[in-house]
Amino acid sequence: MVEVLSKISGARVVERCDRLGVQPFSDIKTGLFRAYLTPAHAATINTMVSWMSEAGMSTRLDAAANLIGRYEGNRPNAPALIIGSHVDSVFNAGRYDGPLGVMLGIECVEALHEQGRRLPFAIEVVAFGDEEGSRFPISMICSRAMAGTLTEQDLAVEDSAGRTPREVLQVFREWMYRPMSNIDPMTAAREPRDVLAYLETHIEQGPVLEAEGLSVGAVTGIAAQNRFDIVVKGMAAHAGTTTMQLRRDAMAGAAEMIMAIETIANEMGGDLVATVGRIELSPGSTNVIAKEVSFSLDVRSGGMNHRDTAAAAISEEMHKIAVRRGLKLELTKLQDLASSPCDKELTDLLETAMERAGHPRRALVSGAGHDAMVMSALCPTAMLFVRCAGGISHNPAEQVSIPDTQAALDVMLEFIDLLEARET
Ligand code: HGY
Ligand code: MN
Ligand code: MN
Repeated sequence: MVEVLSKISGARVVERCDRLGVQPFSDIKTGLFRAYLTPAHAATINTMVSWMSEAGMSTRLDAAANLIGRYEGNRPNAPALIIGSHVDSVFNAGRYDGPLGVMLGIECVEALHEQGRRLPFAIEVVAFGDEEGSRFPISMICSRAMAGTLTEQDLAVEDSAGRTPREVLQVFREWMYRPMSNIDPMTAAREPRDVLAYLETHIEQGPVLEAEGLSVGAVTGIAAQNRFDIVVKGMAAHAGTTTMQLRRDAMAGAAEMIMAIETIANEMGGDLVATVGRIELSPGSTNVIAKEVSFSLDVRSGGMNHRDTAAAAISEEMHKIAVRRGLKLELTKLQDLASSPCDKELTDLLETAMERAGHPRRALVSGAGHDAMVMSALCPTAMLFVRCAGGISHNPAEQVSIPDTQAALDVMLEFIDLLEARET
């Protein structure tokens, strides 16, 4: 594969993200969808292996199929600064949500490799395979595997074809650039002593940096989020003969519940957000009153109490609607990710790196979830945000500029220098 750009730069980072935005690195013909353990995921890993090797890294796959490139420090088995993000995507995604942070990590290592520099710590660039939760009902499977917070219950989830992560890994392993000897994600956990810190660079996916004319910002913390699966059960009946009073219409009930979710989120205000992103109904015929509707619910806030108070109010209101309409309601909490502060000292170091790279100090909260919120269980974390056009993300219109990507690369290299000074 001939690269358009030869050497280390923000431009090459963008070019590589664009390269990965189309088939065979996408599971859909037009646009980008790359879910965990799919052929597109396999093709992406097998391509990134060559980019990591050119950058002077050894590569391996852990038991959750995370691709890990390692650049040794100035002594054997030195603890690693992990620079990572995810390579899976939502459906019909943008090209930079995730891959930008991984490509920037490769670029940092290649710069060190080119200078022949060895640091008092190793650097590992990690491409997490599942962050979005696009294939299975839960998200962050891969960073939770590495952080050691994954549970057997998590691994009992099934994709739309009824397969668990372990079953899919059985097939996936054959597509890998080298055989995966171990495919039990529960064994992917890293030892805290082997990890110095985690740094993730990610598009902001929001409007703040653009509104303030800034290229980059440091992240102070990541909002708490939980995910629910909701099933509303009514009774299928004839659309022509069943009077409005006698119906137990799961679709009308779900619609009222979804409007109640929006009303409660607006009324509770602050940074609270609540989203229904997925909905299915059955039997799904024009002339049959819906028997069953299932939908997702994603509730977030920087404050755990605010989030949990909202979730409780939403649940109470949905139960009231179900009772009034003679419907059954099943509400299952699938995932609960606590809000996660980034490490204060590392964040200060990151803002100093921003200054040294010619950018003003600016720190902001992340409403979006990231692997960094999971990795904070393993090690101190820092996150760098990069401006993205219009704050648009989870949308093919997602855009990041080459100058801003170069700015992020400059800041990351300054951060590595500051960390080297601290560790020497
Ligand atoms: O949902 C999120 O915040 C992230 O994009 N996974
Ligand atoms: Mn992301
Ligand atoms: Mn995302």
